[in-house]
Formats: sequence, structure tokens, C-alpha cells
Amino acid sequence: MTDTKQLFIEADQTQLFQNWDGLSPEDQQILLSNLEKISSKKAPAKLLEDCQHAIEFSQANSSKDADVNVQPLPHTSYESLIGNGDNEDEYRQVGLEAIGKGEVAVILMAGGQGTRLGSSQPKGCYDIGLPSKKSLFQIQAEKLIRLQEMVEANKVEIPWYIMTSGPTRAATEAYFEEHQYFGLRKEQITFFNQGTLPAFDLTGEHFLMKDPVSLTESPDGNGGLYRAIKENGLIEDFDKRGVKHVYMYCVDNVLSKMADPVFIGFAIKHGFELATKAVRKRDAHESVGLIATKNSKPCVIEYSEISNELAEAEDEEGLLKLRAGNIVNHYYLVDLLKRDLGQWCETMPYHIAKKKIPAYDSTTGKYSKPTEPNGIKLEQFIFDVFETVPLDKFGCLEVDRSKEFSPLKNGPGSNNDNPETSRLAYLHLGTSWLKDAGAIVKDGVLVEVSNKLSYAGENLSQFKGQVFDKNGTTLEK
Ligand code: UD2
Repeated sequence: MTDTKQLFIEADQTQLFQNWDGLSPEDQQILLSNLEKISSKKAPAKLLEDCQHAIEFSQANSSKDADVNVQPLPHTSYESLIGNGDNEDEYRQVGLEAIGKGEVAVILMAGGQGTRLGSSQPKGCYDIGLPSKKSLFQIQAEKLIRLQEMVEANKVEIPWYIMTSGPTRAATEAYFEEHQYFGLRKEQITFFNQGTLPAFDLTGEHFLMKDPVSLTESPDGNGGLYRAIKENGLIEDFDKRGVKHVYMYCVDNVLSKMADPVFIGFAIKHGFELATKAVRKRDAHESVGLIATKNSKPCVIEYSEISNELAEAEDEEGLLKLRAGNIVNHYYLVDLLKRDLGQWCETMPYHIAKKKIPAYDSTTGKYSKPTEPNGIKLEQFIFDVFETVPLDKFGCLEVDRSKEFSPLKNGPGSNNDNPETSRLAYLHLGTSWLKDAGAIVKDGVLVEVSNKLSYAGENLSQFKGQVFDKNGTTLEK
């Protein structure tokens, strides 16, 4: 244990031991074992070095836009489904065939702490106020149930891997248990944890303490997925189950088309090893990453790191030059993961996020709840690996925002990406499916269509001619 203390002192972290003599022997041991848990994963000096690199990276990054050649993706890597569904049916068939052969798995990223939403529960538990009161997790489970029905002949179960973080793990598992996995079999769902990282003060030179015996730690970003895949043996599990294709998505998007057969088919048909979905940006400053090429390599420039001039740049038609908005719906060929996962874990950069981090000051013995950012959290971005994939193996499918993207980021009453916008997007989509199926829905009326009944608007012919004239209806299977 003493060499753990030595390690942190040599890394100039004496603030952790300021109050050492005031601690009881038990608390001294607790502090040391908490520090040992961190140093056993990565030496403190290395973590501090990573933070300095991340600070330099972020300072360089915003100016870097200027001197690297950022261009939209070439047409060979980009296809739009908007007003051009020529290939959609073919892609869907190829995707359904892969699902029917049990070759497709789904990875859900649900480790974020949802601070902007202001909910203490994991985001997937959130009730966006639908007539059915279904949570995001339930809606997502029902999409899998419907998809399995669509390939029923093969009696397939789509494996669902749910990445949580320390703060979301127990509550997430308990929620699924309590709801009997929403009708899925428990064995087809795997929970696994992403890693955590200590937080730093604004200089990046000192770890922040949460209390006298522990450091402040936070999830290592959605890019932590790769290390989590590796450390939780997911590749071996894919092999055991015969999984060849992975669909990865975010918990907070109520319109996410999990294991989307069209997208899977698009990637398989073109032989892409990695593919991503995009929606047309709402405006120059929408909080979405931009899918582009940097020095002819695929990349995503995050909204928090893009320069204004690049975000607002227009092309000769007066459209935003970079308008492919990232919606964190990615496709991975399992063979790509097998080949590159190790290298990704070693080389991915860290990004900094300046945050208000409740902290304990060992010199004064006081706790603070800052109203201004007082510290740095490091996180890895899942799309930072895109540049390692050759352009001819990388695909981007532009999809219709109204059918595929309405993220829940902010709390009730905020001006966008909130429970209200999520609820309305989901209700409008289901209502549009009903109208397309020939139902008569009175103006101003919105109907909730359960995804157990319909995944993407199919299977609704029974409602042809039926009149819907009041709000609050949920059509269940
Ligand atoms: C993400 C995208 C951004 C855009 C936007 C659209 C990244 C890095 N940025 O930004 O380009 O597509 O979403 O909504 O992908 N998560 C974890 N562990 C973590 C952090 C996040 O699982 O440590 C999950 C989180 O639960 C959510 C997803 O990753 O499902 C996106 O995380 P976010 O909400 O922090 O990302 P955001 O909105 O800043």
C-alpha cells in the first residue's frame, strides 16, 4: 500500500494526503485501496500526462480546422434515403436475411449520466409522457421483439448488449429485472460496464477529491465502448453466437431503429466495415458531430470542438458545406473489431470537458458545489476511430430525421431535444404510419403505435379506413 501512496506523491498529488494524520487507520486504508484501484489500471503520472495531452489537443483542435483539409464525404461513401428509396427494399432484404441468420447483435450505449436532462435515474428509464407511459428502454425492447417476429421463421433472438457505467449499472439492471426484460429472454441481454477516469482541476495537474478517502471519477466517454468490449469479452461472445454485424446506438434517441435491416443491408451490400447514419443538420449550430473527411480520411468533428467558420461554411448552392449530422447510430463488421480493437484502445485520444464538479478540499476539509466549471473530465469519443478505416470501407447513410432522430438531451421546458420534442416526434411518426396504411386520423389527433405492433410502419393494414378522432390512444399488438 505504501508504494501506492508513493506513486501518487511522486506524481505531485500531495493534496490527497494533506489530512493523512487526521484519518483513522481504517480510512487511511480505504483511501489507499481507492487509489490502488485507479493506479492498477493506469499509473497516476500517465493519467496526468493524458490530461495534459487532452488540453493541448483541444486547444490545437479548434484552430486545426483551419489548416487541415476538411471536406464532405465523397459520393462513393455516402447515400441518402431521402427522396431516393431505390435501394431501400434491397438493403432491407439483405439486412433481414442477416438478422434471420442470427448474425446481427445490438450494442446500446447507456453509460452517460444524463446530467443535462436533470434526472437521477438512468436515461433509458425516462418516461417521455406517451399515453402508454413507456420508457425509452421499453420502447427499444419492443422494437427488438417486433424485428424478431419479422424473421420469425428462424426463431432468432437478437443479442442486446447494454453498456452502462458505474453510476447507471445497478439501477439499469434492476429496472429490466423489475419489468421482466419487457418480454425478451433474460439470456439475450448482456449488461457490461465501461471504464471510469478520475477528474482533474482546471489546470489538469491535480486529481479532484470527492471526499477524504476517494477521488472524483466519471465514465470514460462513449469511446470507452471499445475498451469495454475488449475487457468484457464481447468478441468471444459474438463468436459463440455467430454474430458478424453489430448495430450500435444511443439510449437517448426515441426514434433509434435498433438493428435496422436497411442500414445493415446497406453496409453488407457495399462491403463497408464501418458505417454511420446521418441526418441533415437542423442549423449550423445544432449539437451534433459533423461527418466529413479530414485529409481524405473519414471523421466526425464534434459540435463542441468545431470552429464557427467551419460550422457556418456554405457551399456554392448556399447549403451548409458540412451538413451530415452524426446521430450515433453506427455499424461495425465484427471482423473489423477483431482486427483493430486493440490498436483503437491504445491510440484513441482523450477529449476534455470542463464541468462543475462537486469536490472535497483536503486543505480546508470543506466540500464545494461549484456554480462555475472547476474541473476537467476526460472522455473518449466513439467516432475517433473512423479515421483508421479506409474510405472505401466506410459508409454513411443519410436518413430522414422525422423517422430516425429525436434525442432526449435536455430537461422539460428547454427549447429543444427534450421530453416534449421526443414525445411529439414518436407520436407523429406512428400517426404518419397509420395514415400511410389508410387509416383516417382527424387533424390534430396523434396516435401512439406500439413498436411491438410495427417496427417502421409495416403491419398496419388492419387499420385501413378506421377513424381515429381523439388523442391518447395507444395501438398495442
Ligand atoms: C453525441 C455525439 C454527437 C451527436 C449527438 C447526437 C459523440 C461523442 N457525440 O453527443 O456527435 O451525435 O450525440 O445526439 O458520440 N455515453 C455512454 N458513456 C459515456 C458518455 C456517453 O454510454 O461515458 C452514451 C450516452 O448514454 C448516450 C450517448 O453515449 O447514449 C451519447 O452521449 P452524450 O449524450 O454524452 O453525447 P452528446 O449528446 O454530447
